[in-house]
Amino acid sequence: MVTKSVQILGDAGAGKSTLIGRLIYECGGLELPQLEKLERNGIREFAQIANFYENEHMPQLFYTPSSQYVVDESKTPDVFLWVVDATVSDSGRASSHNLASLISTGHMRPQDNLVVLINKMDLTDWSLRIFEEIVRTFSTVNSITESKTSIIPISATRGDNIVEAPKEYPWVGSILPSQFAGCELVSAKPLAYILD
Ligand SMILES: Nc1nc2c(ncn2[C@@H]2O[C@H](COP(=O)(O)OP(=O)(O)OP(=O)(O)O)[C@@H](O)[C@H]2O)c(=O)[nH]1
Ligand SMILES: [Mg+2]
Repeated sequence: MVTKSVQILGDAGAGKSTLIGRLIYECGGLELPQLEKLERNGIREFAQIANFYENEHMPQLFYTPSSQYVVDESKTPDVFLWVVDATVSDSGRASSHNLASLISTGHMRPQDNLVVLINKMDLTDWSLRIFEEIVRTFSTVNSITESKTSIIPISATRGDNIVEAPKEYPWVGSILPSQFAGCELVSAKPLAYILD
C-alpha cells in the first residue's frame, strides 16, 4: 500500500474540518479503542474529530482501496483537495479566484491530483442546477495546473459521495463529463475512488 500526502484547503467555513473528520471516521480504519477515546472526550461532530487529532498530535489518516493518505500542510502534496461551499451566492467565483491565485503564485503545487469538492450539497437538495453553475465557474481550473483535475459534489456531514454516491440522487453517480456544462472535469466517481 502506498502512502500519499493530502492537503485540504478552501473557503472559510466550507467544511474542511468536517471533511477531514468524516474521512478519518469513515475511512480511517478506526477501531473500538479509538472510537471510545473520541466518545470519552465528548467528540460529537466530525469537525471536532479533526481538531482533536490535531491537538493530540495524532496523524490524520484515511485509506482508499489501495493507498494510505496522510493529511499534511505541504505546499507540494500528492493530492490537493479544494473545498467549496455550494450555498455561496456567487456561484463559487471568489473561491475559484482564491484557488487560482494559490496555484499561480506557487503557494500550492499539487503533484498528482487536484480535486474541487462542491460541499454542502444537502443544503441545496442536491440541486443539479447549482452544481452546474459552480462547475461552470471552475471549468478552466485545469488550465492553471498540470495535475489531473476533477470536480465532484459531496456532503461531508452526511457522508454522501465520499465513498458512495447518494442513492436518492441518481444524477450524481451517472454524470457524463462529455455532456456536462461543457466541462470535462466532472466525475461520477465518489471521492475515495477518485483518490485511489
Ligand atoms: N449541511 C451541511 N453542513 C456542513 C457540511 N459540511 C460542513 N458543514 C457545516 O458547516 C460549518 C463549518 O464546517 P467546518 O468543517 O468547521 O468548516 P471549515 O472549512 O473547517 O471552517 P474554518 O476552519 O472555520 O474555515 C459547520 O457548522 C459544519 O457542520 C455539509 O456537507 N452539509
Ligand atoms: Mg476548520
